[in-house]
Amino acid sequence: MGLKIWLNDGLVDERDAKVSVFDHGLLYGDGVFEGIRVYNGNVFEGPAHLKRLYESAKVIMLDIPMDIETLADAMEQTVRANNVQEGYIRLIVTRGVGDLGLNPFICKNGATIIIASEIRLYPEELYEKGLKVVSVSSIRNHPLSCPPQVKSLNYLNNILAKIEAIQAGAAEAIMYNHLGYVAEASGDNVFTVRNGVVCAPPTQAGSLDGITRDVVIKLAKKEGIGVQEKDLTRFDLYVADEMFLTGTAAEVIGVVEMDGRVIGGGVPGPVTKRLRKLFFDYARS
Ligand code: PXG
Repeated sequence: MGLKIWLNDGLVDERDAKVSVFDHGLLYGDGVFEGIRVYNGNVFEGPAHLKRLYESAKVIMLDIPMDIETLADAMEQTVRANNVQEGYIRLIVTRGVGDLGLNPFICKNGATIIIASEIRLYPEELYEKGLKVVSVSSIRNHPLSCPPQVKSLNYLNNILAKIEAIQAGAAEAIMYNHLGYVAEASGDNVFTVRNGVVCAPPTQAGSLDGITRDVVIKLAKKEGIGVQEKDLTRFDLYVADEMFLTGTAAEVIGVVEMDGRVIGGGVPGPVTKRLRKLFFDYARS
């Protein structure tokens, strides 16, 4: 028995969850998506994810064919129908069926797809030991192209970044913006710790406005840990006392090597570990 997938207006069997080959989501990567965690059967930070989805859609002039409450309810129904306790939701809205040209205004029946399933996580060992990352040549979108805050179905820059990282034997890629400042990793936000202060590139530097990032910043402030959002260079990462990544899948994970340089003490540092624990407890509470 396969999964129950939400498709447009209700749940269908996995084998019936099909979209047209003329859907511009497939033809052009024209659409938006979210990746959301489920902890103890609860959708984690659902409103924040939905807000980001609707904002991404607004920027690319895509009408999501249902209101936010209906979509939230559809997510809940999908989670329950698949009895997901610890898992992951992939929420996708495509532009819909058009012809072979680019014009999105003739597209009809944008597909709303919700998949609630298991999640593949980094092995526990990597949280203990920390990750290796590399700088990559593929940069984040220029703010005058599709804005990097839009979580669109076109992830090719990030996929090219991931390819570079894997080929260099690293788990993640550090991506820069068109000015040379640090933006983020291919699927995670990046942070440093310097003299006890947590530093993150501002989202204007070309990162996604990560939900995990926001939660971690709030938790750090609540704990009395200083947080600074400022542009970071490659230099700042190399000489950081600690470095870590945040994301829906990774939660909070330490980085211990970048471009052959050992970061901090070569193991996840005390602030990273504290924030990981705080996030872990918060997400599961
Ligand atoms: N930057 C990018 C480019 C992302 O795609 C993040 C940052 C972190 O944002 P959140 O809101 O998740 O804290 C993302 C999110 C995966 C996976 O399987 C990746 C993401 C989300 C879920 C799963 O690699 N990326």
